[in-house]
Amino acid sequence: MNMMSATECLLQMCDEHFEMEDYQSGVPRWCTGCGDSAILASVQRLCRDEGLRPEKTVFVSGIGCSSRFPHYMKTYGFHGIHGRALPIAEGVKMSRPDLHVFVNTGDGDCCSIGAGHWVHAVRYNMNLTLFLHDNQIYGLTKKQASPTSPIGTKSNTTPRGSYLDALNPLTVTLGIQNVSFVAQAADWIPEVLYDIVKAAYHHQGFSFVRIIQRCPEWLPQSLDPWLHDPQKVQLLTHERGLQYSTAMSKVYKNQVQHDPLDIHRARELASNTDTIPVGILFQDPGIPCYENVRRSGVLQTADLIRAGLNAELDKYTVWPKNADAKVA
Ligand SMILES: Cc1ncc(C[n+]2csc(CCOP(=O)(O)OP(=O)(O)O)c2C)c(N)n1
Ligand code: SF4
Ligand SMILES: [Mg+2]
Repeated sequence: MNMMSATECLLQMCDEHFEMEDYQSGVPRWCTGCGDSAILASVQRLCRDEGLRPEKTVFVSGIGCSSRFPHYMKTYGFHGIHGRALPIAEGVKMSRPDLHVFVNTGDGDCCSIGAGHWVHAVRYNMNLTLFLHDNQIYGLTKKQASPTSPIGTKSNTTPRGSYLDALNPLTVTLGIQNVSFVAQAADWIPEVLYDIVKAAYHHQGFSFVRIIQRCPEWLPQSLDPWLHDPQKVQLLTHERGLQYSTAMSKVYKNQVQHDPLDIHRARELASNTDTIPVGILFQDPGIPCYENVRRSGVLQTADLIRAGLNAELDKYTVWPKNADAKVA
């Protein structure tokens, strides 16, 4: 038995119990009141409740305020390149399907520079959990309009107000082949945020969670209509989706039955921007994951990798006409 398997064995024998502190790292640099803090708290709670082993857990991000997330998780992490969180996470998952892989990305990171990767990640449907921290602005670089900024948003790049209707990350995702999980949360409703984070983690496939996130620094009032009027938040409920406590239902009375298997209704609900839907919009557990289709992990021995590479390189080798003159 080698050292690794002995360590694995010992870890599995210990009935480990984790606390929140086991996942907390450093002091977040986010502004006071930033919605990223609520997202971090929910995710740390998930890790504790699910007993995710820190050495088996990875958070991958791009660049942005939200992408500082891996620094604050006492797990493995990769603070990547702007827009490139998804290909990095896909590489991790492909070579180590045993790891819990999470992605934290901003609206600029995912929907602007990383949009191509977003589309293909949905289609590949790898078993990853993505949190889109959508504050409708480029936060880190101090207030430039993003694709999800509402029309008319005044910013450093759009001083007279942005000209285009905002891109809707939910309807876009729901339109991509192989979509398997789409949910929407709001950072100021932590109970539901936690339930969604948990459902997304348990989904076998690519879980796309858009979290509407406050940025009090650059867009201090932009979410006030939804924060101050619970009627403008429509909670989606279903036996296959989420159910809410009596206390929640007293505050959030605007609830609608929605079966997460119904993609057409999901698209309709997701199109609402005046009253925002919160909950699981769509879930299809039957879509195959790319890492299983490709059977990742099979080509992992050195000999197999060498043989595979040699076979590939041989395709491009120009052999001399006289086979006897072939150089060994
Ligand atoms: C290739 C590249 N282009 C541009 C930048 C500059 N940049 C860094 S973060 C960012 C936008 C961040 O906005 P978002 O993804 O919404 O994250 P937030 O800060 O709002 O959480 C930009 C344009 C960069 N770092 N790399
Ligand atoms: S600038 Fe906005 S997104 Fe960035 S830390 Fe501050 S409040 Fe959060
Ligand atoms: Mg942003």
